[in-house]
Amino acid sequence: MITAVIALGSNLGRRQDTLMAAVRAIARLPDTRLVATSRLRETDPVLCAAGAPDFLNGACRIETGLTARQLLDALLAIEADHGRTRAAPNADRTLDLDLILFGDAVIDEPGLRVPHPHAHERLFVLDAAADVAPEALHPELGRTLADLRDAWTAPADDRGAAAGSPSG
Ligand code: PH2
Ligand code: MG
Ligand code: MG
Repeated sequence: MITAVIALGSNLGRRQDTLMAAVRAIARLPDTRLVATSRLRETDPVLCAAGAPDFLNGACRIETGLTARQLLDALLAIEADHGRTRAAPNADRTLDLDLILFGDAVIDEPGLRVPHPHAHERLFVLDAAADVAPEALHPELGRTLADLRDAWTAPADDRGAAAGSPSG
């Protein structure tokens, strides 16, 4: 079994209901056990269009026998079940489920990058991920999630419009 950390976000619709339903759906995945769930935090939109609604963000930690690709596909299916569309990078969304860590795997394949390439830059990810897996090591940075959260400082350009930033 692999320990995986998943970040959850929503800034459209019934955000809390959607995030809680997503956690229940993750807990029901085959060969998977939900181990921990973070609290949910209201966060300012980062690198979104001006006027984007605030997000609700959280994270969960699972143990799973799925492969990273199987887990990613399952997360995308849960997003779709909750009305997720992909109009533009960083567009408002009912549900975003990002695979942050998959054990100590480092994967760079089409559509699947683990650790999530922006995880360490985003406080809304680190706060929630450190709630559920403070001692988990970021395999590329060699630092724990709690350490990354404690050392976090804002990138200079986080408040601008999406500006071509990749979708997360
Ligand atoms: N997700 C993004 C872009 N910006 N900002 C906040 N506060 N929360 C998010 O989940 C978020 C974001 C792309 O996935
Ligand atoms: Mg994202
Ligand atoms: Mg995403």
